[in-house]
Formats: sequence, C-alpha cells, structure tokens
Amino acid sequence: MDIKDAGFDSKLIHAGDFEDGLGSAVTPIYQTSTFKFESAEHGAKCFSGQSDGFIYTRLGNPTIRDLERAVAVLENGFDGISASSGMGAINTIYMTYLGAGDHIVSSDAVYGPSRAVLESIYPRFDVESTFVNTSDWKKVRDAIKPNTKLIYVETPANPTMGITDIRKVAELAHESGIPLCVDNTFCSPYLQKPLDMGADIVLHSMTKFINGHADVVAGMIVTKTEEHYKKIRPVLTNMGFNMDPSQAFLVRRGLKTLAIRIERAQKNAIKVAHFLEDHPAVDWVKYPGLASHPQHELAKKQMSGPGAMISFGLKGGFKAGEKMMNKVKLALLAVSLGGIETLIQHPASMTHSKLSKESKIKAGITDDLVRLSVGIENVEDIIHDLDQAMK
Ligand code: LCS
Repeated sequence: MDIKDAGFDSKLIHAGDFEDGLGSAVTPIYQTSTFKFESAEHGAKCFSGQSDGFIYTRLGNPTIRDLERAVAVLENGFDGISASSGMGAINTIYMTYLGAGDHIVSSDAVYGPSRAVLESIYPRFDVESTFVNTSDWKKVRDAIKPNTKLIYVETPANPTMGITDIRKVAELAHESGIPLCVDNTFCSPYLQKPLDMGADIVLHSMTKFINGHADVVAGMIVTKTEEHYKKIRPVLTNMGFNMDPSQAFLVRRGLKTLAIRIERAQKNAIKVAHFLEDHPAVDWVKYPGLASHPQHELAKKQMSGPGAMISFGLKGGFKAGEKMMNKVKLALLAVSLGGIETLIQHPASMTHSKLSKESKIKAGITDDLVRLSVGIENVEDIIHDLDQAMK
C-alpha cells in the first residue's frame, strides 16, 4: 500500500519510514556528520544530484529525511525541509522570497519574533513590511503593492486566535502572482491543511503540537510544488538553519501520537472554554469552538476541530490575570504551547513583549490577554486549578 493512500493516523505511524536493510522498526538516530562515498565518481554524482546518496548532515541525513517525508505526506505537500527551530523555518522563508526593495504583507498578530525580525532586522536589508488584520481579506488586497513578494499568514493567530480565510487569501495572492505561506503551528496537519486550500508553503514550529512533549525545539517547511522546494532548500542548508539527527528522532517519535494527543487536548479545551465563558470573573474568551468567536463559521469550514489554544481576559484586567497566573498549581506558568501539559502565559509581557505598544494594540494583543495551551491532564483537574486560581 502506498502510504499516501492510507488514513491520516496510519500516516502518522508509518510515513517516511527509512529502509536501512536491518529491519529497524523505527528510523534510528544516524548520529554522523558525514557519509562515506562508494567512489570518487559516486561522490561527484551525489554533489551533482545524479545520485541521491547522503553527503553531509547539514545537507541531509536519514533520520531527518524520515521526518521531512512524514510531515510532507501529512500536509499533502511535495516535500519537507526541516529546520533547527520554527524561527529557523520562518527566516528561511523570509530570506528565500525577500530581497532589497521587496515587500511582505503579514498578519499583524503572529508569534512575536516572526514580526519582530521584520521590524528590526530586515529593514537593514531594505525589506519593507505591512502588517494587517488578515481576518479581513480586503485588508490583504489593499496592502499588496507591485513589489510584494510574499504573503504570510498565521491562522489561528498567536495569541489573538483570529482566523484567516486561507482559500480567499490564496486566491488574492495568486491573482498577483505572489506565494502564500501559512504558519500552521496552532493546528498541525491533523486539524488544518493549508496546502489543500491553496497555500504554496506551510510551516511549523514543531516544538509545539507535532513534537508535543516540551522536550525539543524544531521547525519544518513543506511546499506544494517542487519549484518552491528547490528554491527554499539551498537557502536553509547554506544558512545553516538545519536540524540535528537527535532532534529529528524525538520529533518523529512525538509525531506518531499527534492524533490522540490533539483529540484529548481539544476535548479538554472545549470544556475549559465553556467553563471560562460561564465564569463570573472572566470578561471575554476567544476560542474557535465557541459560537462567540467572530470567525466561528470560517473555523468550522477550514479546520476539522477547534484545537487546544484559548485566549481570555479577566474582568480585573492585567492585575487580575497576573494574580491568577501566580496562583495556578497544575498548569505551568510557561511559554511555548501544544504539549501534553497545560501552560499559561501573558503574551504582552512575555512572547510578544518585543513588539511596540502601538503594534500590540493594533494587533489586538491587549494587556489583559492571558493565553492557555490546554494539555491532556484530567479536565476536572485543569478546571479546578483555573477556578481556584481565579478565586
Ligand atoms: N510560529 C508560531 C505560531 C509559534 O507559536 C512559535 C513559537 C514559532 C513560530 C517559533 O517557533 P520556535 O522557533 O520557538 O520553534 N511560539 C512560542 C510561544 O508562543 N511561546 O514560546 C514560543
């Protein structure tokens, strides 16, 4: 059976399997920096691309290739390119598509550093950025300029949980001949497949749901076509944003249980979101699974489930949120997300603290916003913990 024809859960277990001739049940860690060539001619053929043998781990390695092929199959893409971190993947995309005099249109609410680098580092290379609320596709249309070379969307957005219509924005991008890149970290391919909806590139911080165990930092890019793959891969390998084999091994192991982890975390998150919405101390809750979410209908259309990320604000504002975060006992007061443990954090002073006050306000990252990544503990315990902390 071709693994591409198998069900998603079967792909999670078997996609990418590397045949080493030893019958290994899982792809082992090939902890080697370099690979012996059979002959000088073979070495030359590996470098010219006439042979696909491994050369040097920065360029490729069996443990890493296994993971790249697996995530590419899960995203219905052409192939994957793994990175040292989510930021390694993101900067690879920026560097591939943006040069001096070019322009990018990006969601205004994205992971803090994804925006901060465009505001603080890329202007040095004469790259210009426009940040808009991509939940309103007309704002994307109006921001496109003759020198726009990339449209970059994060949906659901970190930390506002705003949702962007991937199909509509892909259509707009392609009318102007611009590639669309979607950061799919909050969903993983289990809940959302941007390439099937018209995106050209999808990327992940695999530190989050894909690995899922808060024990590794990693990134991945998957392209829809060979053309994009061939453009991106040499940028990543030559910049040295590559992954390490032991990192790849851990992520591949975590990936196998993605479906059951997300199912459980999501089931918990739905209950937690309703609990928060009904709680007298809570001012607002933003969760794609609640009818009160402004893009609830769109979320139902393009995501197969609402996920495990929730943002909310307390009636007492930042001071109350701060008190609550200091009182949780089960949840960890920590950044990152998408792991098996429940995490709580304050984006305005933590993950998004490097953005200017004005950028934060415009993007909806208000001071009262508390972000929750719901884990797979017993939901009664999560709710009890939040309740006692709010009291
Ligand atoms: N994209 C999204 C949506 C993210 O949430 C993150 C990290 C990244 C990219 C970057 O990935 P990394 O380099 O860390 O693997 N988000 C974090 C967060 O919200 N808290 O801590 C890290």
